Amino acid sequence: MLQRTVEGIVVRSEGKKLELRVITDKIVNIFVTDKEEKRRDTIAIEKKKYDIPDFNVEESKDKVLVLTKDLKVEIDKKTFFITFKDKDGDVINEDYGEGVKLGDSEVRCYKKLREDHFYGFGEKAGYLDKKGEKFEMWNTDEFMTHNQTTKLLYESYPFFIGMNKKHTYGIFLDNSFRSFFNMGEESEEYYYFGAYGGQMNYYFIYGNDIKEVVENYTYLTGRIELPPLWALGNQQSRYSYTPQEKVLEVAKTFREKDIPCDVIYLDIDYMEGYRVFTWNKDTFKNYKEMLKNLKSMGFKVVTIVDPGVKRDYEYFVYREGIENDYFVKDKYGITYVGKVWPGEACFPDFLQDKVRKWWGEKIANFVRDGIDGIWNDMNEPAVFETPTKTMPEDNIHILDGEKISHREAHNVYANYMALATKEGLLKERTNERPFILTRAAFAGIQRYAAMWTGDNRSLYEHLLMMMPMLMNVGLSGQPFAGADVGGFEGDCSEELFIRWIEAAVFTPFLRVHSAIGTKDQEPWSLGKKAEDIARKFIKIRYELLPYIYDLFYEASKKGYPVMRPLVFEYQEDENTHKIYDEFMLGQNLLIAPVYLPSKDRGEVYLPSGIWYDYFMGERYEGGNYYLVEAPIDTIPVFVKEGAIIVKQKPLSYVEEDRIEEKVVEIYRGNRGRYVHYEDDGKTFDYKKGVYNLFEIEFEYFDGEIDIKFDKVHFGYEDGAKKYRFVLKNFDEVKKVKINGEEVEEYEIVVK
Ligand code: MIG
Repeated sequence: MLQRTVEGIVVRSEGKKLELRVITDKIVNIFVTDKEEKRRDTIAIEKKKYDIPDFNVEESKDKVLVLTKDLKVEIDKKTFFITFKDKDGDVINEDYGEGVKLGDSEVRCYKKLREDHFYGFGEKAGYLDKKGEKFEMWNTDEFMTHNQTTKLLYESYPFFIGMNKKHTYGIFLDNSFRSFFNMGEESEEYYYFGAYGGQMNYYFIYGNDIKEVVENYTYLTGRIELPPLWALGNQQSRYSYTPQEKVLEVAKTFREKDIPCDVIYLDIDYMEGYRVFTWNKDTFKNYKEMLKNLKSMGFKVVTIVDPGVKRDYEYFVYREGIENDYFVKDKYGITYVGKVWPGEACFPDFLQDKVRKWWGEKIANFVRDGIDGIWNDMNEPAVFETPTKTMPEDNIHILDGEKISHREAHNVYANYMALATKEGLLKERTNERPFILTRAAFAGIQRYAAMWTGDNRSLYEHLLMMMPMLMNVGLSGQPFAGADVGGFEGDCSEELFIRWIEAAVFTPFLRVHSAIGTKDQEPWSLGKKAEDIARKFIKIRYELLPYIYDLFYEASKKGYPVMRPLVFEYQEDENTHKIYDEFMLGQNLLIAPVYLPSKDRGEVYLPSGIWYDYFMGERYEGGNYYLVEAPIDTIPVFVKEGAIIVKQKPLSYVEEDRIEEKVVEIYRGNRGRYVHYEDDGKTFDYKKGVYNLFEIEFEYFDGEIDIKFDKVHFGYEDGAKKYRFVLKNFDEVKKVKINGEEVEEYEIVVK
């Protein structure tokens, strides 16, 4: 009945089997089945060898107890009812009712509801806190206006964080079928989660706080690799810039108007009849020259690549796909045909290694002319003229040599496409960091691509919705996320554009995009005021790039979100638990966007501690709500006491010039500590030690500031040579010491 394994235990009872695996002291995998089947990981789980810690197993008449350093997991040997307790024996989470229920077409798990709040679930509409809500996970191209009740969007993250005053934990349901979650909508006694097919295979992820749960969750599902620095710059898109002269004109205008911009996007109209990997012979006749011109102006180019391959025997991609049997099949084994932009099209089965390899080669060839990144759209996959908006659920894919239904493949299709794309880019440019932007995704997508939130609209509601959505995406392991600035569908007004860009420069991924047939949405197209304010704020972003890059470095190490809810930093402050209309950029900056029209004030809650207005310097006591001035050309942004923020001069694009000097702003406080990371921003040389890591610390006492600047690692010679310290909000400074020596000039030269 009870069997001990290297990783945990196996319990059998009444034709059912429960496997428990200890992954770390705080992560436990639970797999329950009534079939003779092996547990299967989805692509969300990063393949690696775990260092399994020591654990103990104790058995009594009815129960078995698995003990790690931090957890006591108690399992009823007959019913498999599970209780997770902390090391003091306090219940963190326990099953409810019959616990796991295995049906013919669904698996489900009931839990006792003892949480005050739920977060996570990735890209969902609605507020930050998901308690009392229900929804499903099924990647969907939702073209109706997204609103508070929209349940399905483009991405699926079957992951949530549960929290009450005592405990914080996460649960990741590693099942790619359509999944469902009822987080107290049905009952105040219990919540449940499950899926319409596949396995009851979930991870219980404990942590001292939300931070640690996210760190542990991304230990499982992987963390973002450092992106190219240019991908943190400002990006301009529209559906579509065409012809090529228009693309060049837009690019040139950014330079002429002195508005920083790094990337320009080409949407579907650059192609010949929407055939992927082709160029339109009329409108992009000299595309190679255009790409060269863009490069000479310092622009990177990202082109859209959809999965649908036009059914056309004259077209090489289709022919190769048919000849080599690369496309998804229908239930009869015949190549499936669905309508998308090119008309009738077939869909590569990216789940197959050989298909990914082929697609990767197509990508590699295609980008050779001077394309810098790839934008994956329609990859839910979306299919026109079908009631389900996608392909039939009984279509067939092949994964690891086995046939699986689209029902199982649907939610992970985009991750495999992104993986194919990433491998293709790496094949062509072995020492360049790839950039991929995706609309659809499943958990773990941060290992391959950045995401954007799809077709929002030019509505104040959507400026607001961007905040909780991106914050929950961040808590779900994906730090590189953004929304179409100004809104995709609909005409954006000048005021809305201004309010949106003011907020968006503080989000991880910054891109203006708008739909075909809508009013122009370049920063200068909406009026002089918008142009000037956009310039000012985009420059603020470029000044902050070292700080933002440091956050990506942190995300690559710990999985922390770049843009985070206040509760992530101030979990002990109950006032933060439901705040969805303010966010933090890292741990030092708090942003409270104005998201209503005709307002010149904003309400803001500041958590405990002292805060300074980032622009005006005014001092605030935290733990309070404030009504602050926010005329059209400002956005309320606050810095935490003791913050250290590293900045650089704003360039027109990140590779425009070398950064000789960086500015280290030190905000008044008794002490502060900050880690600053620096490398070439584009290659993998950092993996060989070509990077710098500085630890900056200060103490302030009795008018004296003692700064320590420690080179923890010094391997990148071309970094900034000089660090200049700027002391903010200290009214009286008698003496400044840097590394123990009293200085007059607050500067340090790094060699
Ligand atoms: O059916 O490529 O979300 O960003 O501009 C619309 C055209 C297809 C949807 C994407 C949008 C993109 C558009 N695409």
